[in-house]
Amino acid sequence: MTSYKLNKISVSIAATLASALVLTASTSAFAVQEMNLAFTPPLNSHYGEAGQAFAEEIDRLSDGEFKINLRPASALGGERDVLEGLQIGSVELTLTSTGPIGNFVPSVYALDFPFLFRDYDHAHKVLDGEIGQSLLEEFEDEGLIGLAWAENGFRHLTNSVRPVETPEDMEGMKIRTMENQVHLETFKALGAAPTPISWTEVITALQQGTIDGQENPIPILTVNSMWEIQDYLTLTGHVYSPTALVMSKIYWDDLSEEQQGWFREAAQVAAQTSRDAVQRIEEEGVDLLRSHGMEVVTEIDYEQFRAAAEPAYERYADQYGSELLERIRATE
Ligand code: EAX
Repeated sequence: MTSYKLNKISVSIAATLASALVLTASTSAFAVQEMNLAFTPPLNSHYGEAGQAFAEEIDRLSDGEFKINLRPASALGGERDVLEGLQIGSVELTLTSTGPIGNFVPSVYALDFPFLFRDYDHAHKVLDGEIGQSLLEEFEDEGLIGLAWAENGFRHLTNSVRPVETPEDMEGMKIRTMENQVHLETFKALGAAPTPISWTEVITALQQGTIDGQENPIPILTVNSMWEIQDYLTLTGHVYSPTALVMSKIYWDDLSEEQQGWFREAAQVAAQTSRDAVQRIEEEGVDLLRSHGMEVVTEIDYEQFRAAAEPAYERYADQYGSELLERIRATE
């Protein structure tokens, strides 16, 4: 083969390689970075609204450089599994209740105490103030980045044994709690037989009767059609349940300062979106549950429940001190 032909072939190979390099370079300049955001409620929930708001805000702030893929309905596992996934980098982001967080960041248990938060306004002041923000900062030592405090809501009790009006009515009742030591101690103190399991197992356990009841905010009850598997609702409001928007430190550390600012800004939008959604859903939520046949106990003797739950405080204070709890109570 003449040298010309060889040259001609080598020229066309070089041209092909060059165009491939240009194409790669051009696509890499616009390579979209995709990240998963996992949560346990379904998409049509207050978590889904918060996740959607986060995804849209990230797309806007990054001009399409980052794409957030929502993974609702426990698609990537229960809340505790997903937090462990963030620590090893198998999942990038999550919206999670504080249920399992105390197992990773013990100080966060202070937020899980019964009858501690007076109302939503008190909870928001604590979470958005120095106490809540410094708690978020503690996540980093565990390989987690606490971006913002979103909202699950005040938790209420459901069961299928009897209407619960006093702690005595709960005597021996098998109540599912989150995998949370403070909640476990609380329901033990109230006289129930608490079972800590992941949300992924709750509906089946209720259907099979291996547990009698569970406790969750109104938006979780309505979006899961809880009336289909629970007969009684008591508006105990026994615990305020924050939701944290958390990122894996592995991915966070790869972001520039500007990009980190985008994630923090978008997380604040998601947090407010969840709070607005909870208020909207709660307006009609109890009537919706009642309209589907749930018997609703609206009035309980809060002092009686608060006194019965007191041993949970004593156990925590021995272990973690009561200073943080006193600061939360004192927040106006
Ligand atoms: O985070 O596990 C629970 O009861 C949580 O409230 C629910 O998964 C939403």
